[in-house]
Amino acid sequence: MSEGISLEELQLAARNHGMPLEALRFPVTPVGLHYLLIHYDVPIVDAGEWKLSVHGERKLSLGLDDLRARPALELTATMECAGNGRARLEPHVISQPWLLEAVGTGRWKGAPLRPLLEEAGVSDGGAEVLFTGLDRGIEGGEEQRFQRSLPLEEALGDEVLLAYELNGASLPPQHGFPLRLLVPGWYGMTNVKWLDRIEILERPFEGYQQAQSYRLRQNEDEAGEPLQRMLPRSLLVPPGIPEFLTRERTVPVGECRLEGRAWSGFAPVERVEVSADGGASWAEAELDPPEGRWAWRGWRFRWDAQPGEHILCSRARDEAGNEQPLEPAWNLGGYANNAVQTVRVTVS
Ligand SMILES: Nc1nc2c(c(=O)[nH]1)N[C@H]1C(S)=C(S)[C@@H](COP(=O)(O)O)O[C@H]1N2
Ligand SMILES: [Mo]
Repeated sequence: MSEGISLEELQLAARNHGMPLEALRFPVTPVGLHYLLIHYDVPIVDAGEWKLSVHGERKLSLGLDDLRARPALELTATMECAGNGRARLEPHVISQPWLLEAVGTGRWKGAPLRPLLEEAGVSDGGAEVLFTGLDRGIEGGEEQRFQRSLPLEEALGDEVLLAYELNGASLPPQHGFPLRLLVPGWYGMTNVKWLDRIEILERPFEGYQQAQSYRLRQNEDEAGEPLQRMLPRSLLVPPGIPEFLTRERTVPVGECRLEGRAWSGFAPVERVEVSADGGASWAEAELDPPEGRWAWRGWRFRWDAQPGEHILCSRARDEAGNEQPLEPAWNLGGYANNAVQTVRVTVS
């Protein structure tokens, strides 16, 4: 475990909880078990007064009922915070100290974004679409609202949603009530919550969450590459029972059915492998049928658990050839650490 996690980081971690890994057993994460990341405070919104404004060649203004009256799309999507895995990086990166649990899968329902952008009018000069949330705070010394942009061609994708439902009910306050953006396959920060304003821009957005945060870089002087799609990752449900403090596992001798889920924002998961010796040797897991392009894919593996100490791992590869590394690659923000998970198990 990483040393030197401060009280300030604990304060963040206590607000922004992860998904307990045993909840990987649910194909769709129950709402209260989905991870949470809230940079500032949860805005409390009066749905009757709330309106979304869309600024293109024209200005549109829509209430929640207007959005619900439009053709809807519902899809199952796995969402992961770009900082998942950060706490395992060395040197230590100070921010929300995620281990591996910053992930969840939801059934998101909403109005597709593209027809709304077309109604607002996309000019020939349109380059990006900016999404602004109602939440305000100070970050990097700058007062701001949470704002992120998307390249126009991505924003016009058929499966980009303005979501007002999660798992068959209204969005809960912590997940963006009354409306959030959902861009399947992209890291969490893309999915702006508590949406208030959408604007077509002719130039790239240079705000804090775009130009300072969420870039892969080694130092402050580098512009770096923006984070976009989720790298492949597989997680396994820790088997057996945990020790209260260390969470190390104890498993009985004999056949142990390992299971987990894997995802990638780049391409469908093609293969998951399991190791019981810390990654020295690997065997292929059996994949469940896919549950849609954007949902994680279940896998299972029969492990013959022999007495002693073992280190269980799993790793995913996607159809684009991306595979999880054994060791993390460090970067300034501690993003996209998709190094394989290790679970210490005592078989007795
Ligand atoms: N308005 C707003 N949108 C936001 C955030 C935020 O703090 N404010 N956090 C982002 C980040 S970093 C992540 S990982 C996801 C988390 O979504 P969830 O809390 O619904 O799991 O929301 C994103 N959208
Ligand atoms: Mo995030």
